[in-house]
Amino acid sequence: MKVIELHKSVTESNDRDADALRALLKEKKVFLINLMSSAGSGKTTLLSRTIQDIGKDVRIAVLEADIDAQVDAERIEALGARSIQVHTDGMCHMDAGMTRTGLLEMGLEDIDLAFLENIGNLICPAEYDTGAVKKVMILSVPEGDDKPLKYPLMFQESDALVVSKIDAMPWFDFDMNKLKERVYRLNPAIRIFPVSAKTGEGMQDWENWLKEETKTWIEEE
Ligand SMILES: Nc1nc2c(ncn2[C@@H]2O[C@H](COP(=O)(O)OP(=O)(O)OP(=O)(O)O)[C@@H](O)[C@H]2O)c(=O)[nH]1
Ligand SMILES: [Mg+2]
Repeated sequence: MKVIELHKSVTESNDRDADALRALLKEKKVFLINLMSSAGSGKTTLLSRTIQDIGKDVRIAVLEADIDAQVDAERIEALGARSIQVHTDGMCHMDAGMTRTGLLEMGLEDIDLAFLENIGNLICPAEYDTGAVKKVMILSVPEGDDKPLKYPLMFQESDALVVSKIDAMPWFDFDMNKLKERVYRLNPAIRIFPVSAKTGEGMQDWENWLKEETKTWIEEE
C-alpha cells in the first residue's frame, strides 16, 4: 500500500491550480469526483459498494485522504480497485495541488472514474476547489435533517447529495421531506440520492448517474 505525505500547496492561486487539474483530467479522460461528508457518514462504504456493483463497467480508482492511517485505502484495494492513501499533515481539507500530486502518484492510466475521498468534516472541504469535475456530499440519517441549516456552504456547492444509511430511518427522527425542502432551498439544481450501502436500496439511481456523468465527461470535446 502506497502512502504519500502531503503538505499545503505553496502556489498563489488554488483556483488556477484547480482549473489546470481539470484540463489535465479532460485530456486523460478521467472523471474526478470530490466526495465530502462528516467523519463516519459512510464514504468508504458507499465507494466499496459502488465498486462492487459497477466496477466491471467503469474503471474506478480512489484517492483516500486522511490525517493519519491507511485503513480506507486498504479497504478499496481489497476489492481489486486502484487506491492510494495520502496524509494531509494535519490539514482538514485537500487543495488542488495536493490532489494533483496524489492522483499522479496513484496513476490515471486506464481509469474512467476517480474519487477523492476528502477529509471527514462538513466545513473546510467545502471551501476548496480540488480540481474535481463534480462535488458530491454525503449526509447520513443519524446526523439529522437539520444539517443544511448549520452547514449551508457544502450543500450549496455540491452537485449531488447522497443521503446514506436510509436503512436506519426507523430508529431516527429523520424527516426526508423536510431535508429535501431545506436542501433545495439552498441549491435548486442539486441531485439527491437516498441510499443504503448496506441493503443496496437506492444504489442503482446513484450508479446510473455516475455512469452517465462519467460518459458525458469522457466523450464531450
Ligand atoms: N446501517 C448502515 N451503516 C452504514 C452504512 N454505510 C456505512 N455504515 C457504517 O457507518 C460506519 C462508518 O462508515 P465508513 O464508510 O467508514 O464512513 P466514512 O465516511 O468513510 O468515515 P471516515 O473515512 O472516517 O470519515 C461503519 O460502521 C459502516 O459500517 C449504511 O448504509 N447503513
Ligand atoms: Mg472513509
